[in-house]
Amino acid sequence: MTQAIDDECLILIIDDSVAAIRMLSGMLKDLGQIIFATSGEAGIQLARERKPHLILLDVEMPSMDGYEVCRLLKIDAETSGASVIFVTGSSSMESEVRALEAGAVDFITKPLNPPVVRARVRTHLKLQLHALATIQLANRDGLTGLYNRRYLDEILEKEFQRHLRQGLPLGLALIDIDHFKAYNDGYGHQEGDSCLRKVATALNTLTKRPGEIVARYGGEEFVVVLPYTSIQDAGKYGDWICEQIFYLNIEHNYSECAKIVTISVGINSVIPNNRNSVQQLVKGADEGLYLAKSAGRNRSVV
Ligand code: GH3
Ligand code: MG
Ligand code: MG
Ligand code: MG
Ligand code: MG
Repeated sequence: MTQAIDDECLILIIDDSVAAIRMLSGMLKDLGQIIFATSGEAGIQLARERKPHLILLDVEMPSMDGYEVCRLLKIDAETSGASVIFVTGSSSMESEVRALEAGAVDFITKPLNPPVVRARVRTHLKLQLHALATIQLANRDGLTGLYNRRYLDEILEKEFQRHLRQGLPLGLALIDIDHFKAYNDGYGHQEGDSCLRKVATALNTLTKRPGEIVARYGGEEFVVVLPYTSIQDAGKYGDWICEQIFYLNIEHNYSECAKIVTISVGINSVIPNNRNSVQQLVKGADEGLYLAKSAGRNRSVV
């Protein structure tokens, strides 16, 4: 049992001693990819950029000690998910308690015993992968792999608050596949599922500006969250995404508006304040979608 637990495992070592980093890397190199930093500040920066699964953290370092590094890692949403294991020369009960209180999952004392270090690291990597898989299940839609409604509701509320603080516009696109009931009736439910996956994948790969989020809203409906997007720019996105789905050229002989799969899109954007809400943002997009359907489908309406 010496293989990597998962090829994707990323382990960050933060230690001011290059010799210590070299020794730990040697022990752990087959358990995942190893990256390192020789100061707390550089380690935090690297953790933010690379999102390691596990961080091995030295206690005694100049300028910022391990406890402080751990505390800062744990209060930052970008880095708080990583498991932190302290590696230290001090075996006092006080320092162990301090480390665990700072948010560490484990505490390893020097001199290091390689099989013990490896076993502990393996255990925490496994737990970490398990936790990630659970989060994935809770936030994703099983059929399409997109974010689900539960996660969307959560993220929309957060985005709304963030845009409220900044006084900037938050855009939203509500997307509905045209004549999808006829698609199911004509091709069967399995083909219907496959079509949903194709459209979902296309929406997700086409929508890739930073912060944009695509979710399955329910049935054959999707929501795209468009951060910092004015009503004009959200409108442009709506027209563009409509065209892009049309160009996929997915056969739909039972559609009344074209012989291919098309979507209708409702667009809205608001500058959040204390009088409007996420519900109003969605409602506005829903009104646009209704108009797009009434006007003949395969179009986007602001
Ligand atoms: P419109 O152009 O007005 O949107 O018409 P529509 O037929 O797309 O709308 P309607 O709301 O009448 O039908 C939606 C259909 O989507 C009905 C439902 O069976 C289908 N659907 C919803 N979820 C799924 C799914 O997970 N898989 C499959 N295959 N079909 C689904
Ligand atoms: Mg040190
Ligand atoms: Mg619908
Ligand atoms: Mg409908
Ligand atoms: Mg529909």
